[in-house]
Amino acid sequence: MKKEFLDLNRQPIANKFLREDEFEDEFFYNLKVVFDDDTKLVSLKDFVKPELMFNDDYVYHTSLSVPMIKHFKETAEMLMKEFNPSTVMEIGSNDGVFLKNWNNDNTIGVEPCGNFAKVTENMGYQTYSEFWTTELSEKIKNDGHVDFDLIYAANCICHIQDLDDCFSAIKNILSEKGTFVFEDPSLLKMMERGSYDQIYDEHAHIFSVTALDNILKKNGLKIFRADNLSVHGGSNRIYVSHLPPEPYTFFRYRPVELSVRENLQREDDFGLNEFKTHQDFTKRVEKSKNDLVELLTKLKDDGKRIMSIGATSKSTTVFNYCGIDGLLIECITDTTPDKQGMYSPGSHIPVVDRESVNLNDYDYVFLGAWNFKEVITDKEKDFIENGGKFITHVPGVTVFT
Ligand code: JHZ
Repeated sequence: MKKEFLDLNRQPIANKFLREDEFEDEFFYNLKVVFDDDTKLVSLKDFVKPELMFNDDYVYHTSLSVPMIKHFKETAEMLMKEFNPSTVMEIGSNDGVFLKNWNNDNTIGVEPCGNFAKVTENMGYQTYSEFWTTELSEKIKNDGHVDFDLIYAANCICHIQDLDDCFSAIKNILSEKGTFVFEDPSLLKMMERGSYDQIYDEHAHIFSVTALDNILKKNGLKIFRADNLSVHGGSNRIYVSHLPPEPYTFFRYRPVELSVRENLQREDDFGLNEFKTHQDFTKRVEKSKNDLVELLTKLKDDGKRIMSIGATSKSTTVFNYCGIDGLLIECITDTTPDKQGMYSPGSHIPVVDRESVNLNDYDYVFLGAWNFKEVITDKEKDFIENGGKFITHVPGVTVFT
């Protein structure tokens, strides 16, 4: 029942920044996207082996995106206030930005990237450096952990290819009254904004509330609240509890709040349950590509200099889908030290430290991290005052100051 609607061409590992001597052996795969008529889930047609993406060399540090530190602190405070959990587990704990807001005696992390697991172990949080599976949930129980009152995951569940196993593992280790909260990019927002660059190897699925509702129910869980967030270009925060085992036990469980019905309705109204809507999205993606290539080529022909800010996973999709390389975009700046001095995946554009570049040497800056548009344009006021212009492709290809 899976129907293909989008082909984003040959793509590299989105976060595998390379040295020049690694170009020849770079791994590529075909990035195609499918819609499942049964569950309404949007997923990659062919998944990439998780170990190729999430390993000891993983470069995305949550703590290096300053606005996200505030986001996770506020999230932890809110969850603490509302649920007051005795035991907490984070899946995909990265470098500990969320964990550090919790007491380390009753909080654990799960993080397959060994470099990050070491960081959170050093912060005093027991961290399982493994992929999240039912087998791991059993191991955690066998190690003597009681079921968790709060399980949290940000930008992680959509990375997990086998969702049935993922959710049955949650069910296995969530306390009877416990809450599972997770946030990931929203399919509706992606469709509304034309931000096809949310699609890359790590994002095995782009979630709608509808698809999650269907799949969670199959696994004995239910959504009781769905919040819409502005982070990462529009995300949904999903609150989950056990599905009452028998109808007459429902009063012991959280009631489903209005926000769930509202989200399901909004998605249905937009047409997310129809394959045709996904096919229409493809036309918009193709237009975005043509507009961007046309604009950059024209600017280059006119002798303009263009660079980019934010060596994101998202820009890996854009550059490789659109065939943009170092001839069109001369360099990318990024705040992540592990990306600096390397080349961008597939497109091989040099990635450098922001401090090493005089932005006023360039006429245009492409926003690779368009989700941080306000923060970046605010920081780069001087560039705008000197006549510089920004380019973004979300929601449509535009030049702005
Ligand atoms: P950012 C990653 O995606 C990968 P990416 C992952 N799969 C995911 O789901 C999301 O994160 C959450 C830099 N930067 O957050 C820092 C500047 O240079 O959009 C980051 O490298 N200057 C886990 O890579 C990048 O941009 C700045 O002023 O698409 C932003 O990456 C700011 C604010 C950021 O995620």
